[in-house]
Amino acid sequence: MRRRVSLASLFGAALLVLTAFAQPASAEGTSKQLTDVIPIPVDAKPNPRADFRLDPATVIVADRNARQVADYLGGLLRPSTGYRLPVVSRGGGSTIELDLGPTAKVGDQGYRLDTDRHGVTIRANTTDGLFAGVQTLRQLLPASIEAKSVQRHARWVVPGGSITDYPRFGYRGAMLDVARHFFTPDQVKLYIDQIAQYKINRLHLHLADDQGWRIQIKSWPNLTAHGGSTEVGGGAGGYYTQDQYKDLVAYAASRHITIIPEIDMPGHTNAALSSYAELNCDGVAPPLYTGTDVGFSSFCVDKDITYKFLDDVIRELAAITPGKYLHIGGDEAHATTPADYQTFMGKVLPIVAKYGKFAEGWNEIASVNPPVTTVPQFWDTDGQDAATAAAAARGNKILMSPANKAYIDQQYNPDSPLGLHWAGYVEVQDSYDWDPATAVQGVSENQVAGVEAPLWSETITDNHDIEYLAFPRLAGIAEIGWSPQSTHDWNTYRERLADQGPRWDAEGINFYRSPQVDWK
Ligand code: IFG
Repeated sequence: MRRRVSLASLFGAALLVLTAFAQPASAEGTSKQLTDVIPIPVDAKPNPRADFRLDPATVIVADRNARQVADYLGGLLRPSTGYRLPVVSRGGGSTIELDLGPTAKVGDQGYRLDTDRHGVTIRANTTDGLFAGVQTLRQLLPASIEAKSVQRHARWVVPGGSITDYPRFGYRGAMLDVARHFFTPDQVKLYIDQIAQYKINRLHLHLADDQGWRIQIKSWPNLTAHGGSTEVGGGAGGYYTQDQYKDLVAYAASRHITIIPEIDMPGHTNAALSSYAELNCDGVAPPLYTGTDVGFSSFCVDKDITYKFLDDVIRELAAITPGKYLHIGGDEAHATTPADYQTFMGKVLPIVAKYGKFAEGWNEIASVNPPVTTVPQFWDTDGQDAATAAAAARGNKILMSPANKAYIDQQYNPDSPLGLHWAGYVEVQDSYDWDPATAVQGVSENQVAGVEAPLWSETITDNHDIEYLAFPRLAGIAEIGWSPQSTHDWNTYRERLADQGPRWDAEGINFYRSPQVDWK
């Protein structure tokens, strides 16, 4: 007798064959891989049978010490899931657990993330590590997790498996120039939230330049009253009161980012010189400047009042800056003789130390043989500088910001509506394809402090502009600072980058859709 082969069994067999060739069949049907993250994790072991699906009963488990990160995580997930996601000190069932405690191999910025059907556990030695793990968890969820309204039909599935992750370099920074154009505290906070997604842990604020002085100094009030009253193009400018600055520092800290303030000197000082005539060698205050030239201003190296002034400025700034670095600029001092530059830095560097801080400076500062704790920030385009290499040989750590790779104020191409191009056009691949350990002759891996992406503001005025220049390039520089060099590969990176597009759309980030990426 012919056995009737039922339609159902035929269908079942077909389905079996089909799923066998699809993405690894995972229990909950997510196609996302554990490595679909920027920066790509050090080590990921997928387990497709251990996917975790958030549900309305999911709780976030965290003890008192992990509470801040747990509250931040809840704030991220509640709007788009519509789930309560309460933070509890202990729980069972469906959980996202944040465990602060001894965690091998990951150091003070890394984490472990383990996902099975019952939930996700993020373990770290520090809250910085937990916060980094939360950024990874965020990216393992569908892009619509970033939406600000409930996404009813989404399946909040996290791919199963284990991640062990930690950074290659400790310093992964962004810089925002708030001197050429002023950005309000809320505008800066939005950028802080955006860079935190990529495990950036330093924000360098360029607070003073020729066009504006942006931080209140109580002993020299005219610096902001007069020096903060305009900007490039002649707009109203602005400045941060010390309370507003302290609030920015606290906000950045809640995203596990340390603020590094910069007062550029002896050059780039027209706003200060215009505010106090006595700071000028000829005793005459120049007019405020709203153009974009550089290299025409200098503090008066020979006057004692210059160092009294800088003692007051550095004292007040150090007192409201918990981070251990103050950036004192030092770039493009074309109106200061080399001998005067040496004299000036020889007097100012000890002031920074007196107030308990280490100095950062653009790489020109390397020429004065600064203390070994000083961090020269390399910004040239030719991959070499004898003084920088000599400082590295003496033990200074170098912060890498080669302008033809890391300057995200540069145009992507000749058609870019925003940005400059003195360092050349910097497309997305240009800003990804470099290695901090070989970027400067004579500076090797263990002499590199990390990387930083400066965003100068001559041509930008709001967050829309910031986003256009910063994304996608900031994400690539964050990966260069975090992920092992062995993972560095443009062809696979550009696919992971394409996955970020829908996230940025959900966040309302005005990113540049580079033709080098097949955006999803
Ligand atoms: N160089 C100047 C910046 C800014 C920049 C714009 C440094 C260290 C060009 N100095 O970069 O003030 O004008 O790309």
